[in-house]
Amino acid sequence: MNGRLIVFEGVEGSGKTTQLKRSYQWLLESGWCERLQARDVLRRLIITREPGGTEVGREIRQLLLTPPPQEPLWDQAELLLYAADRAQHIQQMLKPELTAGSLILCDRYTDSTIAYQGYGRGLSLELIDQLNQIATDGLQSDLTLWLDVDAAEGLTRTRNRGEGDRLEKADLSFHQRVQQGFNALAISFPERIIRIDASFSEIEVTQQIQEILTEKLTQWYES
Ligand code: T5A
Repeated sequence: MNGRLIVFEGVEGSGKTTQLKRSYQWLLESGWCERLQARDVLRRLIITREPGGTEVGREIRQLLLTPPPQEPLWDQAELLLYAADRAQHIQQMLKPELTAGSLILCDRYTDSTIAYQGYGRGLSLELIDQLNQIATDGLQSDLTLWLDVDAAEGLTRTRNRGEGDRLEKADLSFHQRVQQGFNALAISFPERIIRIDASFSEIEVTQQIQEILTEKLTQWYES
């Protein structure tokens, strides 16, 4: 059995987490999982996230999103913490689950580091590629759904929810650079990254995603 990794990416408030949970429910309730498990081509469906997909990762996430207030978190330290979270996630969870044949829905992955630390913070894209390579041991997503929404619109959505974390509080120009990063990635890797217009209502975005998932699952498991 070969598992598959589906990643949800986008700026703050793009609706990734909402859509990942909706996809999970749909895959369970529509009968997709049951059918694939009955044919012994799927072990289980799991959801996870970066940062914070493991016990160690949850500690790292806490440091990244709410670091001690008395000291700034330097950009290089931030980059290495995301890489450490990813290395742990890969070895502890993603690789064993994929080897066992699971279908994994993951909230953020390597493209977030390129978009946030590369385009957003201005750190070397070459260095980030090398770090991603080390952290993932070469494991790429089978499909990345990029939820494309205007950065200002996404921030308004998260700010309506209450006080944001360290990255949500960064200024608009930072989030616009992050958005440019996702756009550049989608252009560079069209075989892996599919753009979803996330400016529509939650239900309309869900419909776009379900169409793509249906096509991909059919291609992977039924052709
Ligand atoms: N990060 C992460 C890096 O800098 N580098 C890395 O390598 C990695 C892996 C993670 C932070 O770490 C950074 C990126 C992040 O800043 P997080 O808490 O996981 O922190 O933050 P986000 O992933 O950004 O999660 P958010 O919850 O802020 O955004 P989502 O997941 O895009 O949005 P969601 O689904 O929670 O929705 C946000 C709000 O919008 C509403 C929802 O109801 C919710 O209130 N909403 C909609 N409103 C209108 N129309 C729609 N279509 C809507 N969809 C959702």
